[in-house]
Amino acid sequence: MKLLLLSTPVGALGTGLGGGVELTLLNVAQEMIRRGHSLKIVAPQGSVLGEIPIVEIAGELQTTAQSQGRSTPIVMPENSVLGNMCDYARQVQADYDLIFNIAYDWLPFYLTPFFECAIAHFISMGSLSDAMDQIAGKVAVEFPGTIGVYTRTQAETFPFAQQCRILGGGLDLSLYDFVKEPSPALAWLGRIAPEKGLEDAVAAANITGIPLKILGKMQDEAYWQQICQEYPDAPVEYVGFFPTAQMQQELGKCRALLMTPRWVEAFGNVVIEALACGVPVISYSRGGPTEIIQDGKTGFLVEPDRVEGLVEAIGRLDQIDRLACRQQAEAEYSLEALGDRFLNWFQDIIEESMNC
Ligand code: HBI
Repeated sequence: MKLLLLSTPVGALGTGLGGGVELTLLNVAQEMIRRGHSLKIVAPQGSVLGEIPIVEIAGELQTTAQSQGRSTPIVMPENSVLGNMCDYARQVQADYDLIFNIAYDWLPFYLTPFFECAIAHFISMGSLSDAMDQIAGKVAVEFPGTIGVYTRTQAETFPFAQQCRILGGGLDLSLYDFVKEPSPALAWLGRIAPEKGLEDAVAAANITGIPLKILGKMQDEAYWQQICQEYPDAPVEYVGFFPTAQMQQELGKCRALLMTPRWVEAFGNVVIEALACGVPVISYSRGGPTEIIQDGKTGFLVEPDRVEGLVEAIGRLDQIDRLACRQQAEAEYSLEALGDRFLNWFQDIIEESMNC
């Protein structure tokens, strides 16, 4: 199969601005190549993703969808990198069997009927805007089976939930080392931005006095400064944004990962990264983590937005067997399992497009 992957237009791959979807893109791409398929990624200038071949496209980045309001009009900047990416795909589409779009943006959906080549759209977040819901809903009707999502809870945020193919996530587990004996520290991992609710994890560290290691892309500096002012004495440390090898080394040493999403986290790649290291996850019971964490066995699901719930769950961590966490990652989130799910989806779309 010859695949053309359209990346997220909000930042170059490797900068961390693309969040969890970068990891999904890398894992799917690596797995397709391992199985003998050929593929190329179209992404903003400066993108790097392992050894995967990338066509770098110049132009103005798109604004992140989660920073917009539900009724914010679609904005296309002058010399839009997204527009340029779509135009490149149009020009080369005859060389490919399928285009795999992971941009959470209006344009690739709107252009779907303008393309000869079939397009598989992977939606990487929950519903964020009326315009996106409308255009993706149109594709869901006109091109049945071409919308993929991470989880059922994420699909439920869209009017076209029943038309979504649930694909889940997956990791190259060989990159993650199981750690049997942790340090007392807790971890928080993700883009540092309001929708991730970091302040609650800091509040829990403040109450328990247990050190909290914060890892991830410093996306919203003002937000971070505000948390530091609110909790000046909390035992927290912003460790930085690292490639997987270093990140998992820091994460694996921790006693547990705290997940404090304010929004419907579509999946939570960080959850399966923690499990892969044997790190139990304490998460607000909202979004993707509710479909991953086995409550009481590989972590705890607590009532959303209640810091006391986090604190109470931290007190119960001794109940968790860290090996069970690693074993869940191996059973459900291996690269092979992920590759099977995506490949079956791609093949179904290609067959469907042949019939019409
Ligand atoms: N916003 N407009 C837009 N387009 C994207 O592809 C996008 C985004 N915000 C966040 C994002 N992608 C990824 O960080 C998440 O899908 C993981």
